[in-house]
Amino acid sequence: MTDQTITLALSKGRIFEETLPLLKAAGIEVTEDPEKSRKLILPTSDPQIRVVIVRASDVPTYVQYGAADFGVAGKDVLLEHGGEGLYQPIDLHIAKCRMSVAVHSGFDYANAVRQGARLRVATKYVQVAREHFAEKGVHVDLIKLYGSMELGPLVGLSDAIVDLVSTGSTLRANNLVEVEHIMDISARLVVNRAALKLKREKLQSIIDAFDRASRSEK
Ligand code: PRT
Ligand code: MG
Repeated sequence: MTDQTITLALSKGRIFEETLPLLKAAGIEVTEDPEKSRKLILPTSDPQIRVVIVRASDVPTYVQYGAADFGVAGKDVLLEHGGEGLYQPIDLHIAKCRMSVAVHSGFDYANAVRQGARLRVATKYVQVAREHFAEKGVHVDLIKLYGSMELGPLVGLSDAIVDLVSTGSTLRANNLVEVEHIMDISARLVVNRAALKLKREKLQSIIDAFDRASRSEK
């Protein structure tokens, strides 16, 4: 590894799958499949570029500390992280979904809000949820969860959830309904600020290729 080695942080699953065509457009091919390999560092067709596989919510942290030069992370993840130390140059228009408030189909959300009730909201996205309800002037008790938010209203943990929705089938399967659309979400390319200066030439050419390819995703 020379000091001009470039490290890209990706998470397995949809982010990895949907970033592959962008890498391809930049002339980079990942030569091992993270679903089959146990390796956490994957080589690419370019000996100067490697991919590290991390948890989706850890991508900004690796990039912030310069352990990865750049990475791909959902806007949801970046909002919770705060974006410190990150240069966030482009919306890649991949891994799209929306962040929404959902409740059990039998729960009268509009009425609860109108009456100024104190809502119990379970979510992984505490920052976004806090800001959203504060803006609306709705009092909430936030319950931090790390997964399966959909279960919250079904077992009486919470009145509502703030979660990501794409097809809506997870909500439907659990008898939940979307009552508010908070924001649209897509994945962003984030770059370490120092790396952008030190490895500008190589990084910029990859960023430009991602940018061009992602515009056609729109
Ligand atoms: O799974 P893990 O806990 O490791 O981490 P993660 O869930 O953060 O990672 P991953 O790979 O599932 O998601 C990575 C990124 O993809 C997220 O940060 C989002 O920006 C984006 N994304 C796009 C989604 C979805 N669509 C999505 N549908 N992330 C999660 N979901 C989940 C959602 O939370 C819900 O449980 O899918 C379910 C709803 O899907 P539908 O199609 O039934 O509506
Ligand atoms: Mg997931």
